[in-house]
Amino acid sequence: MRIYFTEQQAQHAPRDEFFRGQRVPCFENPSRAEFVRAALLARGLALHAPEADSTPLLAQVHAPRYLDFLRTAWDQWLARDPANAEVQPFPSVWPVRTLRGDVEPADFVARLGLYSMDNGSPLAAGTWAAAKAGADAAASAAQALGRGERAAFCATRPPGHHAGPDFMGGYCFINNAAVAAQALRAGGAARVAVLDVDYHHGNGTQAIFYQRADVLFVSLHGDPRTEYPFYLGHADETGAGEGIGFNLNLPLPAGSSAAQWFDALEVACTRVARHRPDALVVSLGLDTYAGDPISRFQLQPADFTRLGRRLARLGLPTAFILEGGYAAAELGENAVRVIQGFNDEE
Ligand code: OKP
Ligand code: ZN
Repeated sequence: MRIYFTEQQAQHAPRDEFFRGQRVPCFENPSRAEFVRAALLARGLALHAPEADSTPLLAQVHAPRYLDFLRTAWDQWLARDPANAEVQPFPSVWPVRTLRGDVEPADFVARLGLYSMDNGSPLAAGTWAAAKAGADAAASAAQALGRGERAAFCATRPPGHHAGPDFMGGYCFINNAAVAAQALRAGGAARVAVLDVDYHHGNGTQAIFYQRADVLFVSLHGDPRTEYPFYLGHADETGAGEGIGFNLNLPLPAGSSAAQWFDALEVACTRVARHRPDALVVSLGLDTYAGDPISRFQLQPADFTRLGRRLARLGLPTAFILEGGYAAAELGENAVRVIQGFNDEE
């Protein structure tokens, strides 16, 4: 398994986020990747910097005006006031129903609302550098599979699966799983499956591929009736147009046990296999862990080994993309378990 890590991840280091009416230190922070790096190195696994440039792929999964905004957002924030270097921008108004999203406001905070689904995705000076490096890793992982690698693993952050065609959200800016899937298609895979096992529904990935039959999206996640992202991820979302039948959501009640979760994983794997994909992208959120501070499933560390084994049994070239997982000190161990479970099954 070829493993990717980017030093740029550390440049995305916003200070705090809104949580239950307070500002709290960001759950999604550089220590997450550092814990994963340390655990990988402790097992003697080699880490690689991305060798691909994702630029052409980004334009295939995101809108040009959103990418332009994201690339220049911090400079625009500073242009408004140099003292903003020490201030985090947050959106405060959004173009919801009846309001217009087609006209880009001149005001920076208004544009930030236009390109955000929530106020939970703080920007920092190095957000673009970190997110772009993560997308480069996703493109590199796809390329590695194209060269005949059995699997690749992107130990990157920020995560990506909430980022939609033209918006950020849920700590996500560039949809790395979508970049990997698109790169696999460009590299000759006729059919690709994305399996999202993060606790939260991958609304961005679903939206990007909702009308397509070539990229199947399957997700198991906390029921959006009670869990973030709330407004997508229900079982009746099955695709549109050409994509009808190529989207499968398996919402589970908050608090679900590992046994319930693995039953749903069986359903997911059966659907993935029926797609007969040439490659698999796994949106690997490890926030299904019982100790996760913002999620409510009950997986134990040994369950991540079992997950790795089950995914290997699909017998597909597999690109793992790290998504969530906020029990940072245990994140490295849990990631290593997925990798070792996968490799053991070989
Ligand atoms: C990202 B990923 C609100 C706190 C909740 C949403 C959770 C995002 C999870 N300020 N934020 O899917 O792990
Ligand atoms: Zn999550």
